[in-house]
Amino acid sequence: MSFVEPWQLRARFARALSEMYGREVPAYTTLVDVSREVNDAVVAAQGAAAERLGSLDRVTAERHGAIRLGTPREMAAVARIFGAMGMFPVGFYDLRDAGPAPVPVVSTAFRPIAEEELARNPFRVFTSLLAASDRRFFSAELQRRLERFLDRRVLFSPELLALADRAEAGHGLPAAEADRFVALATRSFELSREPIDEDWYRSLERISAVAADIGGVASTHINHLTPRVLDIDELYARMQARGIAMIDAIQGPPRWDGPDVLLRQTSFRALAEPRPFRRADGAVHEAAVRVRFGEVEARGVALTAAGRALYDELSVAVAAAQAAEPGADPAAVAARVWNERFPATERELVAGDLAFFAYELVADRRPDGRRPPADAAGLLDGGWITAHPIVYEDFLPRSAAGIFQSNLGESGAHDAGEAGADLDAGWLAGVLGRDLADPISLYTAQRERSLHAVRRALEPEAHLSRS
Ligand code: OOG
Ligand code: NI
Repeated sequence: MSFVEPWQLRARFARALSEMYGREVPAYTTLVDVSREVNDAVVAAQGAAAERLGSLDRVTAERHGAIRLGTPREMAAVARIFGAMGMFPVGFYDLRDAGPAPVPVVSTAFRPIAEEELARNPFRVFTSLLAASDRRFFSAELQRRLERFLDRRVLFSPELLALADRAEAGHGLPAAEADRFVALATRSFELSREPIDEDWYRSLERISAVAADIGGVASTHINHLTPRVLDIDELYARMQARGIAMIDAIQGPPRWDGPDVLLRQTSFRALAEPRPFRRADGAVHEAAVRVRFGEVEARGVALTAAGRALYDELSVAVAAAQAAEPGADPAAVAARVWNERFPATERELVAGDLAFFAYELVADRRPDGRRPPADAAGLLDGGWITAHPIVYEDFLPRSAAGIFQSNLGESGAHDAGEAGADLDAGWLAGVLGRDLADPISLYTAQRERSLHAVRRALEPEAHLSRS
């Protein structure tokens, strides 16, 4: 009987979720179809250049999902399920102050970390935890009521968690158990048909739509699934041509003349889905809930801390320029600011240490008596090495908050005068019982490994004497 490895569990889970979400939200299937059309068209037009940020196979299978949980206990449980699939918490996102409007959650992304694991299947899940203890959003009384409700619900069965622990400890599962694990894990994120307590849900909704979505129901659900596309502007146009209303803009960096950087995302508005509600007198009726949507993204090269600082600076500059020119096309204004101020070639991004690249020795450029330069830019200019962009595998807090907000309707009540709860990365790591990996450190380590291998090949003796 064959053994199923973590990456295979991850790939199967991603596929099963995608099939389930396609049945639940048919517009998602349209989004996947159109993404595939666009990706095929880009590869046909550009050839190998289109695959610079990932092979067509990887990009076609690539998805991220989003889930929202209510308690530290639920968060710790989901970490075990994702751990079984080789997905680990990376990054800390505090959406309470990420603007445009505060959202009462803190989040991390569960994803593969090793390069070869990402290449096999990069499935990631943006996972948010309700900040019920934050007085700016919730009174002590509401926190108590939320916790009482959430403490009673069981999102993940003991059987699922036991299989998860066995898979993580044993680096996989035998075939029959693997099937069971994937089926149970997928089912935990299915939209429930169990009637929702109407009074409770509506009272939460008046305070916070996110709180109602998380704490107003007895189960959790996948909130969106996001395919990756190679040309997001083309996708946006094609979706609108099919009559699917998209949110107003593509979030993240603009379309401009230079390389793709970080992450660009857009979505269609949450759809009205009929859900059963139970009134106080016991009668059940259906009402529409708008929480689930479809999103699509384009990924670019990861930025260093300096590159990220420039990105943040330009975000401010773009907003100011757009405000100053209300009649102009906002996308054109953003492109102009970027074309003026963001270095437009990979060579400049390397030289300015603004983006992450992995380096590879040029096969026929062996040591020729002259000393190779020490720095990456010099090695590149001398033809010693080539640079391959390292793809940004993470998320952007401002885009994430924007995605939440654009699909929640009104922003709810919020009292900025109260002190916020102290929920930071260290706290979340404690909740998970796992370290939170830092994205910048992961990209740095990948770059350094590649440079180390290059230097070793160029200076074998020097290396031997040093090690
Ligand atoms: C998560 C929003 C964040 C993204 O792509 O930035 C996210 C949510 O709506 O629960 O998925
Ligand atoms: Ni998303």
